[in-house]
Amino acid sequence: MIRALILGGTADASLLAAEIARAGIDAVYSYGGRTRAPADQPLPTRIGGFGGVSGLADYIRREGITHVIDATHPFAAEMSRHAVEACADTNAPLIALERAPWTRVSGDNWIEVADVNAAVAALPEVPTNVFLAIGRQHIAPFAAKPQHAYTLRFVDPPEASLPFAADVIVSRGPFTLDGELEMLHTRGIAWIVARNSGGDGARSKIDAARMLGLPVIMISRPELPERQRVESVTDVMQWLGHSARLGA
Ligand code: 3Y8
Ligand code: NAP
Repeated sequence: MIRALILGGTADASLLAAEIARAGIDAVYSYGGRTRAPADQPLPTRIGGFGGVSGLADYIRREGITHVIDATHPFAAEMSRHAVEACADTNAPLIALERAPWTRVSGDNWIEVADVNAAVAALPEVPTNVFLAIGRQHIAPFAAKPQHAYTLRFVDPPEASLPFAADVIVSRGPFTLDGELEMLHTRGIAWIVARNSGGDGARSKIDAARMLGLPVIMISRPELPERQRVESVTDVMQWLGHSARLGA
């Protein structure tokens, strides 16, 4: 009897939850508790950390979880690492639903960097308008270049004061091409900093940057441990032994 745990928090995880609910599979959806009002899911939902690897392993045993699907964001590296370790400890089968990274196409002006600090270094010294599309948790290093006019985009309004002067857009996405073009143009954005999240939910800013000829400082994904990885909900459903009736 299947009892699946979905480590969620992404658009793909929501699509998977809908298919799992439609198939009548017993499952729990898990959010990390990063946002104030995460989207409702058609499955029983838990919110918050498990308490490290041991906490997740205890949860898997206590809840009788038979399958774990890591459908978290490619930058949720700690959660993904914990899932690999906890599933090894408990012998629970694990699969990752992970979208492919965006790849540069002709017309893209990307400066690819390894991490946030390298992204700060890649920004010019001369003051300019910069859009930081990397959320809330990792913006502090940009205080090293306070000369720029920063636009940030958060899911929730900022609670604490910001580490540097910035204008904050509060929006949870997914974002549209027209909306991104409008925002970038109206604010006279000259540089964009983004993470290579992949997927459709946030790629409009990348397409808009190409159309406007703007440079994008693209932060590469963190290294993750080896684990079985698929890119589609259908593949996850087949792994669970159910044929997905996507769109049915
Ligand atoms: C809590 C669940 C949907 C899901 C929306 C996707 C699309 C928009 C791309 C930009 C980039 C960013 C950020 C982003 C993307 C989707 C998707 C995706 C990037 C929600 C969600 C949760 C989170 C957590 C949040 C992080 C933040 C990152 C904003 C829900 C909306 C910038 C990542 O305030 C905070 O602490 C926010 C933290 C982790 C990165 C950061 O460090 O700030 N996502 N995002 C999940 C949980 O608690 O488990 O609230 O409903 C999900 C989505 N985020 O319904 O279509 O690709 O799935 N989310 C990045 O790419 O750099 C936005 O602005 O262009
Ligand atoms: P992270 O740094 O990899 O994880 C830090 C800790 O948060 C984990 O060790 C775990 O705590 C807890 N956690 C993370 N995701 C969880 C989940 N789905 N369910 C239960 N606990 C979770 O995670 P993050 O990058 O902050 O991402 C947090 C959430 O936001 C994830 O659901 C992710 O899918 C979503 N998200 C992240 C990004 C991003 O840019 N990082 C973008 C879009 C969506 P314990 O150690 O206590 O178990």
